[in-house]
Amino acid sequence: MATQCDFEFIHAADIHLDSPMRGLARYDGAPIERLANCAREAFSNLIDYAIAEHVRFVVIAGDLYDGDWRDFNTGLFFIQEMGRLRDAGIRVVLLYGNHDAANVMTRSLDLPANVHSFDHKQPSSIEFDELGVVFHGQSFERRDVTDNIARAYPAPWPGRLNIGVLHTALEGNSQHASYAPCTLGELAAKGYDYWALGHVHQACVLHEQPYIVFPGNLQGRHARECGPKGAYRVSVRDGAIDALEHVACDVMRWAELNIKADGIDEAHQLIGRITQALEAAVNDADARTLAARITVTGRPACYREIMRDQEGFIADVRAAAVALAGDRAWVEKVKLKIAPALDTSDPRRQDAVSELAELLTQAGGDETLGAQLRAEFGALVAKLPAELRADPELEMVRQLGDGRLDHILDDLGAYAIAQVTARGD
Ligand SMILES: [Mn+2]
Repeated sequence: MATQCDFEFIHAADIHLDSPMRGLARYDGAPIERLANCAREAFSNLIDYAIAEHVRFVVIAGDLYDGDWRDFNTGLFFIQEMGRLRDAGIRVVLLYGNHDAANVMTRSLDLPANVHSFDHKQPSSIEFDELGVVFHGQSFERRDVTDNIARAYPAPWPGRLNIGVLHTALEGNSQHASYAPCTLGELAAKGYDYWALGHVHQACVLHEQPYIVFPGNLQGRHARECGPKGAYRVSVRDGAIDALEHVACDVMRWAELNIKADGIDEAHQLIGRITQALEAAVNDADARTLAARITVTGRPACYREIMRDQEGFIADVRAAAVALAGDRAWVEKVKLKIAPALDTSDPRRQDAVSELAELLTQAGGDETLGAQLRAEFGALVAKLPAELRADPELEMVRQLGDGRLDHILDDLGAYAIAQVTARGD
């Protein structure tokens, strides 16, 4: 039996160092470059924390890099941070995932002696003898590892704390491609004490005894990666996992604010409501810079006033955010999904409008109609010149080509209702 002692370690994943920023609204003054650097700052925060807390090792469960380096600076940054851990006597266990698979990376640098990486040819084990810990893992050989590699991981070593390190989408996770699929039950039955997973960007403790954990990514990159982002600090007592604590490392915090505009008479009142929501989100952001995606829905009486000058309204929202918090609040995008207030003075017209709204709602869920529309739109889009189809400004064309109709039906519905309600003016 190896000596068992009490210690802490860090489990992180999906750091995506130097990943390019895509799908973000760009305008003068948008801090896109600053956001691009956030992954590095978040990683340095993690290293600071590991050193300050005297953890014994850091596990990185894949996607340290976002893809092949543009130049050596990304790798050099990582080596520097590893040097800081080495000086503090902290070791690192590193596994590569789909984004930094062996066949993706064309450049490499020699890793410092305190960094131990998993082979991509077969599962292997790394032992930290004096801690009584053994790690089992296999890095990705290529981006699209679609077989169950966990199945071939070695049996647990007796008398050790066994940590499985795996980059996986698990099974039946429709939001993620099926990288290295396996089931929760399969992992739980393996006999390990802790599964340090990576790939899914939302932090989640999926299972206890044994622990099966996704730490999520270290820094949100867009509006679908909201809330605190970081890593898990894991405490080991008497050779067993004792406690987990999520440690936020992010420097910019994403929030999605959904604003209901029903019953609002004037645009400046709507700005007031948005400002309140922004203020609450700034307070929730733990002294980090807030990055907010704002979606406005409902049927305000000021619908026309806003839609007549959408750009002006959005500029007012951005100005309100600056007035509120300066550069501590960034309004990334304002999505106006509002519809005109229903005119209740004429019951016949109200009936016609609600019938139309009902019809359009049903059209979204009607599979036969959906298939028909998809086929017809698809054929039309296929006839368009390639450069038009690829134009990032023509979001709707792309959606049609991909057979995504929901947004289009939403927009069409709002437009049709606006037309019907406007007729009586
Ligand atoms: Mn991944």
